[in-house]
Amino acid sequence: MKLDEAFAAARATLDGEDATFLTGLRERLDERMRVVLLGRVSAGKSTLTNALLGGLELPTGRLEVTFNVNWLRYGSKPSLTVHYRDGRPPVQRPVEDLRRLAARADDDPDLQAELRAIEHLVVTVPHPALRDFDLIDTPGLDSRHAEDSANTLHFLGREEGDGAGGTAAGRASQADAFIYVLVRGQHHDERSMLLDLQSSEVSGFGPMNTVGVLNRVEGLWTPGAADFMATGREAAGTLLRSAGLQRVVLDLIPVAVKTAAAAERLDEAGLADLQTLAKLGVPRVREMLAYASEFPRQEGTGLTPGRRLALVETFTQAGIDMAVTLIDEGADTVEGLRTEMVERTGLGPLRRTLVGHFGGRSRLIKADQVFRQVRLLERDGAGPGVNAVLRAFRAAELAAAPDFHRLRLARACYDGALDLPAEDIAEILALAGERDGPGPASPEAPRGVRLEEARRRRDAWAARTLEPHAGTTRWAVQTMVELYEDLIHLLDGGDA
Ligand SMILES: Nc1nc2c(ncn2[C@@H]2O[C@H](COP(=O)(O)OP(=O)(O)OP(=O)(O)O)[C@@H](O)[C@H]2O)c(=O)[nH]1
Ligand SMILES: [Mg+2]
Repeated sequence: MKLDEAFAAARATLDGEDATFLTGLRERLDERMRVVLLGRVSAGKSTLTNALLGGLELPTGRLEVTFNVNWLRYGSKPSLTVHYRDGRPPVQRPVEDLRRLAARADDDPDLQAELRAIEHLVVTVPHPALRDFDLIDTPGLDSRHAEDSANTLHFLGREEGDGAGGTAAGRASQADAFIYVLVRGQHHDERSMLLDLQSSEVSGFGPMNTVGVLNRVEGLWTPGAADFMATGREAAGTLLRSAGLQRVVLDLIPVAVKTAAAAERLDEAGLADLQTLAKLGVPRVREMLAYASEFPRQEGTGLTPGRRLALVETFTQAGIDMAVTLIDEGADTVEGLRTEMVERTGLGPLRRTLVGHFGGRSRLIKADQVFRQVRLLERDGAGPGVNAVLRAFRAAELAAAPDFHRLRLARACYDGALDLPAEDIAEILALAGERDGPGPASPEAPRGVRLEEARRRRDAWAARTLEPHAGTTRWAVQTMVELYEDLIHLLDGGDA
């Protein structure tokens, strides 16, 4: 209620494009959260989008592919709408045009000119995953063609050479949250790109609204050590800690994206091929898979070389091993095999993180982004009405922020990332709301007693901020002080 009044008051002080912009920001709070896939060229963003949407067919490929921003929304029927840069009205196109309109067209100058006029494509898909949030696939951030990357940066409110000029609407970011796709084995490059994104280029890019995906984990597969996902999880954990990525992404989830996309598209013919292979026995299949290029040339598999080539190209060696192992363990239907593979490739865990982390906090995440966009107006010297919006927002933001810190603290405990004794961990988890425990967080005790206890604990943790703790532990100790401050404020009848 208060927020709407504040927005209305703010709008009254603005006119023209700024007023429309503010109206749009208010509406955005009630729309689905916008989750944007970011990463380098060929990181696997489009393949992951297709996998998340259960076998959609956005163009993917070895060379740079995605040219425009593709905005995927829930809709009861598939549809495709083209939005143009020059402000002309959007145009509906047959869904079959998606392949043509989403990919670069270097060998067709007329088509490439048409693509250049496009601001973004909106695709509606009747997939349940899109009930929680919109998914937005973007061109790679380091395209050698620059133009494609500029399409992504424009969407995020940054344009080369745009500087401080232009209207607030023109400089606004359309994104609420991010999935950053990293390629395994390139962590020095990835680290610098992530830090760049966080430091300047992208509004509000950070752990509160960013989940990392470590792709190409199947590259860790060898015929002798088949559990490559376990190795992938270790690699992700090490990368998260050692490269300081924790300051940028909430979590780094290993996903064998290509295999997951193949599993989502599995059909009866694919299952039959994999069953034929499984009859040879898992050890024999692993032996045959040792060299991908040799696989189509193997004798006595019961499959044509063409089928074997298709299998290894869609599933990868690791994926065939995974499928054959699961069939050997009893998976015998398309649905059964798909479900298991989606789980083991990391796609299932990723989906749960997206729904659990983004879904549950979408209001907070959206408010945070919208708040940042409102500030673009303030910088232009807009009047007191805009300041009223800012104040209303700040109050809402403060009320919600501890949730996020609690979440991160709990994660750090679960990950074993804190160098603290067990009783401290227990206290942290209790204050984070993860576990019941005695102490000031417990609502059982009388308010006065809790208040006194909270002050004592706050002072105890404050004294410990002087201890020489390393990174995450230091952050946790400081955050405990802040959370006790919040609690004291609350118990003290603060005006929150
Ligand atoms: N081996 C392997 N290849 C993958 C994986 N994920 C994607 N690829 C392949 O990598 C290539 C690039 O994938 P895309 O999904 O088009 O990558 P993108 O990030 O959308 O690339 P741009 O749109 O050009 O920025 C394709 O040939 C994919 O099949 C993976 O997990 N393992
Ligand atoms: Mg792409």
